[in-house]
Amino acid sequence: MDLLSFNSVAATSLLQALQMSRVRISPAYQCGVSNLKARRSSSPRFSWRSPRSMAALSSQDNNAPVPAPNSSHRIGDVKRVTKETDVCVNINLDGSGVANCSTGIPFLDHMLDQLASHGLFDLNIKAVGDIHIDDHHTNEDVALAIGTALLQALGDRKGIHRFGNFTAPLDEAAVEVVLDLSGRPHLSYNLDIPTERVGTYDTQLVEHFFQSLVNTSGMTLHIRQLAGNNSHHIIEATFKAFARALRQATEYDARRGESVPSSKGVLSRS
Ligand SMILES: [Mn+2]
Repeated sequence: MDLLSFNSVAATSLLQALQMSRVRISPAYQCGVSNLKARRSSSPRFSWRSPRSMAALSSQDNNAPVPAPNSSHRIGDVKRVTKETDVCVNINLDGSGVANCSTGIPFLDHMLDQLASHGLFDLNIKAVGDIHIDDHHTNEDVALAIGTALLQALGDRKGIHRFGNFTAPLDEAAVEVVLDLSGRPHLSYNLDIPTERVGTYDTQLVEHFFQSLVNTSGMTLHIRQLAGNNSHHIIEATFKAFARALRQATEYDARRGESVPSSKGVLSRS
């Protein structure tokens, strides 16, 4: 078995494990359906849809990313349906920062806009969830779907930088994010958010968001607060730093060509 097919098998195994653990595959259907309660007796559903182009692939400025070796579209397109939520995520890693995010959780939408804007990803997210209970399931399932979409968009991870590191200030707050698209899920997190809520958003959900994203994407992620005492600033600095670090890690390394950035020759959880 050559490396390419091994990568495909490893990625497929990982995806099957993820799908079996939470959901099963079935055809996609219209997202954002309002009668969520009517589906509570049905089984959860999950699918990937065919990648489709979303927006101009890259800007022309001096910081424009190195073009993909095969100019293939690095797009993740995920629909995830359970009795609790109905989530659609479409991400283009080679986008221009276009965000269209509607989760029913206003502060989370604001943070997802940061992810797109500072990561230069095109990000379309629609979620309908049981927010009449609280934001927990919707926050979690949006993050799980983003992680799965990242996994899909990254494919065999050939030619990427793999590592990212960025420290973002926001006034008195400063947060450092270090990440590795290693295929191995790990989160270290030490944010000290002083209030229980920002707007209506429960600040406990920040850690749960990143843990969920890490679990499905297979990412090693360290989030370290260096300074800050305003909850909104601390969380927003975190998402900005995460976006910039993820942008670094996903962009192509012109010197690497099409090789996998690992001495093992593969990047997977196995
Ligand atoms: Mn803000």
